[in-house]
Amino acid sequence: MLVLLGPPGAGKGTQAARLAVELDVPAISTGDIFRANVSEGTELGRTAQSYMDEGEYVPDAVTNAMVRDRLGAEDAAEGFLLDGYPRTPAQVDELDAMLAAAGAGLDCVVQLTVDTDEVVKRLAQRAGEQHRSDDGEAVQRHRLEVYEAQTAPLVDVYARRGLLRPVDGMGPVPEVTGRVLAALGRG
Ligand code: B4P
Repeated sequence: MLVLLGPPGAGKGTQAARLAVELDVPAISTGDIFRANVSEGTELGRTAQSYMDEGEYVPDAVTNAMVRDRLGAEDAAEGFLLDGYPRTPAQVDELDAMLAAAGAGLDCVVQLTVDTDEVVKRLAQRAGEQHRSDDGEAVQRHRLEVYEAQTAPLVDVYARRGLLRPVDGMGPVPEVTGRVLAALGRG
């Protein structure tokens, strides 16, 4: 069980897709699940969209219920990689409870570190390519503030547990994947 942590644009989604293949586990991205619900026009999608468009986190109760549901699926029974969850202390507690109930535990938390200038550059590029509603300049700035306030403190939480593996997220995508695998002892 692996968690990918890092600011918006750190490359969590990019690396999760590659690591899922390398490690043969499902990559579970809360952002992707929210976006799929938005495009399908579900009740969850309508709730999530209003927060995502403002660069805010979707409330913990909504996110936790969605993840609990997803982790109950058959393909997650043998292991999984979480991309973008947990993002708040309440989500850390919920994940702990879900794993404890399953008699499991986290193997490690990979923290992708990327300079703020590089994050801003990547998000601007993605804005041009993918037209995501949360990639506008003002929303991006707010998302970085929300990350610093709510998610950056999780780095210390997992470091204290001895689970944190900081990985340099700068440079070409395959090189970053290689560094993550090396940090997992799979290089
Ligand atoms: P996410 O979908 O998790 O999006 P992200 O943080 O912006 O992106 P990520 O780090 O995955 O970057 P990517 O690989 O795309 O979250 C979106 C929103 O959903 C949140 O703001 C929130 O509202 C909501 N949400 C999600 N999870 C939640 C939770 N747990 N609780 C509450 N709300 C939640 O990379 C970015 C760009 O950089 C791409 O264009 C990519 O091609 C490029 N790139 C990647 N690696 C690169 C590299 N090495 N070099 C150059 N470019 C690179």
